[in-house]
Amino acid sequence: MPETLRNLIGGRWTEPPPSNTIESVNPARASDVLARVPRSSEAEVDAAVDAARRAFDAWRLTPAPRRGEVLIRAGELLARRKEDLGRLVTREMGKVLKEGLGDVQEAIDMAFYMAGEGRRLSGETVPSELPDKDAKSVRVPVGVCALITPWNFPVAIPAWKIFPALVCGNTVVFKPSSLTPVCATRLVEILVEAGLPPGVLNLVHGTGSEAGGALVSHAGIDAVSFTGSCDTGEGIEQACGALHRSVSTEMGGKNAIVVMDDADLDLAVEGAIWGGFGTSGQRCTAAARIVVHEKVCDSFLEKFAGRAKALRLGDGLDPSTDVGPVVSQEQMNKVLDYIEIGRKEGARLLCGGKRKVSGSLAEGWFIEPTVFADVDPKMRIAREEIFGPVVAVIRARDLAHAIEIVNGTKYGLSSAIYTRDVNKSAIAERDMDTGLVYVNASTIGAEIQLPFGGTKGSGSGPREAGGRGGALDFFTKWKVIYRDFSGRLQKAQIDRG
Ligand code: UN1
Repeated sequence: MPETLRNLIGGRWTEPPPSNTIESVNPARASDVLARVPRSSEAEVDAAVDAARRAFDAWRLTPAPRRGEVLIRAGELLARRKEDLGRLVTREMGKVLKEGLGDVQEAIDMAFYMAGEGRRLSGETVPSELPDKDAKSVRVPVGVCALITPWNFPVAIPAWKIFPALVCGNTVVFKPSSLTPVCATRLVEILVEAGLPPGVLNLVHGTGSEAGGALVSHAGIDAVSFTGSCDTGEGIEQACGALHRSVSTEMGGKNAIVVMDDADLDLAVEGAIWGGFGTSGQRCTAAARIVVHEKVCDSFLEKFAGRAKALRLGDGLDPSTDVGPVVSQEQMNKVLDYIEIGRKEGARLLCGGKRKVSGSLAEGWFIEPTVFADVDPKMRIAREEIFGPVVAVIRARDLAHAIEIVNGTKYGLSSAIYTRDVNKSAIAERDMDTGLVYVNASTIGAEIQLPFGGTKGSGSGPREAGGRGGALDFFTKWKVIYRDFSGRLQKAQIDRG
């Protein structure tokens, strides 16, 4: 019997009207329904924003180290429940169990890292140009934050947003993907158990177009952080721009691995397999393009297609599975359409290309790992984000040509180069126009203590995660305080005469 999920508003778990629900379904087995989920409307969004607004003052005035302690307890609970949560991630969105566990680990890392920010959150103290006056900048919370998250990292990405938002003193309305509401609910339950006061974190389930749309344009929201598709993200950027509301978007990529003629080819093949087919290609950081030096392209293709063909498709909970399903039937159809587009554009299909329905796979959304060779950078399969297990291999004449191809899409999230030549590596590091650059590693594997995000169409606003220029810059605003204790009128620049 699937459970019925509830919204969390002002510390109370509220039942949706039974007629207005959607289902969360296991993508490996469509008959396995995990939950019925509220399909919230404007009324629930209103109530949640209102609750967050009322909780804001008390939370903002709670010392930041105390706010951090809630995250420490949440991190401990996540660690204790890692195995169960990892399995839930796999069951609800399909990635293989090892990756499901990695998803949870990323949230644990973020909890402990951001908890530490409770004792830092530093600004600057600088000398004043006047006597008996001091000057400092402090970080203050932004207010009520709307956090809208995707299904591909159903625990990690909510944690990337919720944890820094909370430690900075904001209150939150969280709208997770309607495809992964159970994972979102378990995460919120953990934060409640960790001691978060009522109203500080509110959970509203529902669709992007209804609950998400109402939230983004709600008058009581101060900032919106969104991860998801370009179309939705661009709409959110426009809505927030019109409302003078700060916004951070993380919207995907068409990431490329460059393989030079001096590369360790076996290592590059491994990186391409992991980057291209890990999470069934459903990462914003997935290696959707492999740009290979023409001298080694044929041998690369032979090894790469050989490895791709040998990958075992299946339920991610089965330890022998290499690649799980894609998340939904809709996603599967979109990916299959792109494969058809690639064929029509004249790319050479080396392996895969079909849905797999044999035996126990018939009930799920499985697509064979697919490799296209002879891809022209102008083809749609080389430019548009597919978000599935489809990799386009493109030939390059030399490093300059390879970098031109890497930079030739509207995206700029992640890129990688395999080479043993330090000079080539340095040039690629400098010239590949992406937010993340990997050397002798795949396009995925970002760590939480550094900013995460991309250039161009991959997103806008301050980056996610840690480090300078990361999430704290989004979830706080600067306040500068000048204190004059001279007891007389001082006028800064004018006093210089
Ligand atoms: C995403 O691709 O949506 O680097 C996030 C990685 C992960 C995060 C990816 N740590 O692939």
